Amino acid sequence: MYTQGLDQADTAAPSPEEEVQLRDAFQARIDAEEKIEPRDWMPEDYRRTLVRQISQHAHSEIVGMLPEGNWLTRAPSLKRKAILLAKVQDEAGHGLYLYSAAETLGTSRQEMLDQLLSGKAKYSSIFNYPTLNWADIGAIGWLVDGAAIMNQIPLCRCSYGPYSRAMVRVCKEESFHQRQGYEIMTVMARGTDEQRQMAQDALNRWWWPSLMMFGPSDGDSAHTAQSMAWKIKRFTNDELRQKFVDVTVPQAHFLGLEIPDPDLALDEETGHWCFGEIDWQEFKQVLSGNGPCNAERLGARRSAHEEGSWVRQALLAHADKQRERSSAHEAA
Ligand code: BYC
Repeated sequence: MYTQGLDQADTAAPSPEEEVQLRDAFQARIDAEEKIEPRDWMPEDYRRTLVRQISQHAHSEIVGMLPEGNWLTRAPSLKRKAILLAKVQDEAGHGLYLYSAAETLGTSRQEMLDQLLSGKAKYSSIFNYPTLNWADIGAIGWLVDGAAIMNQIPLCRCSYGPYSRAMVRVCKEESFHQRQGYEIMTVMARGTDEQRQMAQDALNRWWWPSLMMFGPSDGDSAHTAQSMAWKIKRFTNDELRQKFVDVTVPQAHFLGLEIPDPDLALDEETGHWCFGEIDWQEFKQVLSGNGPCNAERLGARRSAHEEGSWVRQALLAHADKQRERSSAHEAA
C-alpha cells in the first residue's frame, strides 16, 4: 500500500544554506501541527529516527506474538483459546501495518527483517521474559498492552502521517486486548486461593519489566528531546511511565492484588503514585541480548523465516507468471 516510499527519485542534496532553509520550513510545519507525508522533504535524521522507531515497533509486535503463542495450545477453554488466537493475529496485523509505514520512508521490509534476524535491531525488552502460567496471559494483556496503549495513544498524533494513521487502528485493538487481559486477571483474582496466587505471581514477575517498556529515564534517554521537538513523541518516557503507574495501581487494588514495590506510596498533594527505583542493570542486560528469553525469541523468528522461505518463493513465482501472462495478453 505504501511502497511508493521505495521509489523515491534521487534528487540532488541541498547546499548547506538550502538545508537550513528547508529545515526551518520543515520545523515550522511541525510546529503548525501539519502532518509530514512520504513524498515531503524531511531532514535525513528525522527519516532515520522514524525508521528506527517504527521498525523496532513492528519487530516488537511480531516477536510479541511468541510469549502469548506459547499458551495457544494450553488455553483453559475453547473460548479462551479463540480469544487468544484473535489477539495474537491482531499483533501480526499491527506488525504488518507498521512495516508498511516504515517502508514509506524508503527502507525495504527485507532490510528491516534482516536487521531483526541478525540481532542488530532492537525490539521491546518486555518480550524477553517467559510466560510460565495462564495468569501470565492475563498479566500481559492488562500490563503489557496497558503500557503499550499509554505509549501509543499519543503516537496517533505523531507528526508523520502514515505512522500516526496506523496507530489509530492499532490503539483500538490494543484497548480490547487490555480489557481481555484484565478480565482474565479478574476471574483469577476472584477464583480459588491457588488462582489468586497465580495472578499475584504473574503481577510480581511482569510489573517491573512493564515499567521498563517506557524506556530509560529522561536523563538517560538519547532520543527523547529531538523526538519531542519533531512531535514524533508527545510525552517523555518518565511522563508516560508515571501515567501508567497512576492508572494501574488502583486497578491492582480493585483486584485485591499487591504491587511488588515496597516504596509505592500515594503523594496526597500531587495525586501521583511514587514508586521505587527500576533495576536499570536488568534493563541493560535484556537490551544487550542477555535477558531470560532473548536467544529463544530470535531463534524462533529465524526458524519461522527459514521455514517460510518456500512460501515467499512460491508467491514470487506466481507473481512472475501473472506478469508474463498479462504481457502476453496485451501483446496478442
Ligand atoms: N526495549 O532514547 P530512548 C506491543 C532503546 S509492542 C527495547 O528513550 P526512544 C505489544 C531505544 O530504542 C510495544 N529497547 O529511545 C505487542 C534506544 O535504542 P537505539 C512496542 C528500548 O526511541 C505484542 C535506546 O533504548 N512499542 O505493544 O526515544 C503483544 C534509548 O532509548 C526500550 C513501541 O515500540 C525497550 N523497552 O524511546 C502485546 C512504541 N526502551 O534505537 C503488546 C514505539 C528504549 O538508539 N516506540 N529502548 O539503539 C517508542 O515509543 C520509543 O521508541 C520508546 C523508546 C519509548 C520505546
